[in-house]
Amino acid sequence: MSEKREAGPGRSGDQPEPAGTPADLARARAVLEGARRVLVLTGAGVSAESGIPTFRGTGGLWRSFRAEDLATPGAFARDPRLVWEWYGWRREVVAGCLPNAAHLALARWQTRREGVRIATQNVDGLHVAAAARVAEERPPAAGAQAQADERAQDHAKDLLEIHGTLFRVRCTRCRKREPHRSPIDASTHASLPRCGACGGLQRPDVVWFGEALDPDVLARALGWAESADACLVVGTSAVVQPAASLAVATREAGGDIVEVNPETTPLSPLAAVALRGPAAELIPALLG
Ligand code: BJW
Ligand code: ZN
Repeated sequence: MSEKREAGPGRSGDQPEPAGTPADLARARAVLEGARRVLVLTGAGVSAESGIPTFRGTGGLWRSFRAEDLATPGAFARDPRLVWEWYGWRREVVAGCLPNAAHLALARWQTRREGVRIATQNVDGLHVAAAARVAEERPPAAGAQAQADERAQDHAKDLLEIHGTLFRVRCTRCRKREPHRSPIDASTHASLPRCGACGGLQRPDVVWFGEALDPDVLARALGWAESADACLVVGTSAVVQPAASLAVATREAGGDIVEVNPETTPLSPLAAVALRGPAAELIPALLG
């Protein structure tokens, strides 16, 4: 393990590294292999190759709306039908998508070695789906289902969906949460999902701009970040707070950042190694 607060393999000062070569991959592997605990911070880019559009950049718009226009409590208060229409569309897109090679490689890595935790900003559930699929891959002969379930639960303990999930709703009146997967009828205000307990309007159980993250979830994620020897940052523009600051917390505690992204981000200057390319290609190559 690289000593915390000292240069890790591949770091030259705090300069970003040129990326994409076998030597970069080898340096990134050395950082991760030398780390006892790793926090993996993912964003929309990890799901791009599953067919899910990212928020920003090409294809990041829905009609003429930006995420910043729709993912706010104000937008929902003004026009819940429009916001539900967007979420209904996103749920349909996501329901037709499967975890890609990056999600699966991360889930297999978690089963192979101790100390790997994932904090995802994504609300698509694909890390959970990948963990479930990996748990089924090698069912032991006896008590197969029970043991597969146990492994899936172990994964759940080491995975945080810090911005919530598309497939859960929360009542705007009594705050009751419940899983919700059926299609959304956003044709009229009256057809929007309603709480079975109090009749209040339900909303997607996700974190919108200007809303606080669940304090327990944030505290756990921050604890993971500060105790990690390395933070593997995959497919996030790293402009949304406090998510992006998790990687900074690892760095400030003396750990290394490894970034996987086709583009540079505000975290790139802090990274020991930056691998430039698509996650579904680079993550399996990196983690084996
Ligand atoms: C690939 C790839 C491939 C492409 N392989 N990579 C400090 C300064 C300024 C503002 C703030 C601040 N602190 C907080 C704020 C305000 C705000 C914020 O951060 N604003 C910024 C935009 C400036 N933050 C908040 O409001 C947060 N709340 C908060 O701070 O509360 C404080 C509070 C305390 C007490 C009381 C009340 C309040 C909440 C943020 C919630 C964000 N929510 C969303 C929507 C979630 C639900 C939903 O999905 O509908 O989360 S917005 C959206 O952005 C979503 C994402 O999780 C998040 C991050 O986006 P992400 O994942 O990085 O995606 P993209 O599209 O930006 O980037 C994709 C990347 O992938 C790119 O880099 C590509 O290059 C790359 N890529 N293909 C690998 N194949
Ligand atoms: Zn209710």
